Amino acid sequence: MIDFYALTSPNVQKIFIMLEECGLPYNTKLVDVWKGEQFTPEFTRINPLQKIPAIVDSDGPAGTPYTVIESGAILLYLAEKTGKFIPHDPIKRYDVIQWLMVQMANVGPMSGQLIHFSRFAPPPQDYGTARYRSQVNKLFDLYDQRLANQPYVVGNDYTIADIAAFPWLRNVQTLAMKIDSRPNLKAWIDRITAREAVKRAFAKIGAIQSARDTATDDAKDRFFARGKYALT
Ligand SMILES: N[C@@H](CCC(=O)N[C@@H](CS)C(=O)NCC(=O)O)C(=O)O
Repeated sequence: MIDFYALTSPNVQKIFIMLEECGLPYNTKLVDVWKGEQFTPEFTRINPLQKIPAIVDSDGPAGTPYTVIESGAILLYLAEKTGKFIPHDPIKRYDVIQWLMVQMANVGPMSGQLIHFSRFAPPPQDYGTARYRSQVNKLFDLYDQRLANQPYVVGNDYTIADIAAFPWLRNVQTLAMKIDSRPNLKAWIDRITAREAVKRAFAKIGAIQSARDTATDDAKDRFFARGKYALT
């Protein structure tokens, strides 16, 4: 059985999708980061970085419990555990790993910063918002171009490179990105949205209550490690 430490954010959505796609049984253990639950000693023992997602697999590679942090590493771990959504062919496998890294090092961080500066930064927000909007526009164009001649990020097969990118790139409203001028990306979002496992994942995510919408200014400062919570 897999214990899945989760809430609702895009990096967590990747793992809900992967677990549903693989048909693996799991217990969802909510860590409400807006209440500071990532900082408890119990959760810090699971992830010293104090972030979700994380999993603890009671049936790890050595037959003993194994903990995995970082959404990209969790996707790779689950793909290797099940033999699903990662090709065996070494070249195709490294293609998938490269595009998983493109997502982890670029799409996630740049989109996260765009949301932070456009929604949560004190005014004036112009410089940060403009910088990260430009970076995210570049990434949206990259995926749109890549998907012009193939249905999925690494060719004809749906892989963890798609599962990693989808929760961020589907987020066009929150990111205020143009999608009609990116028809290949739009078709890919529609293609993945229509998958039964993805529908099941979002039904579960939609039912989760978090303290995000009621977070106080102090809770936001703690979450963003700023103000009296800034590490100097
Ligand atoms: N690179 C990490 C990023 C995880 C991440 O940023 N998680 C957020 C989700 S909201 C979090 O736990 N933030 C809590 C904090 O930073 O205190 C991954 O892909 O798993």
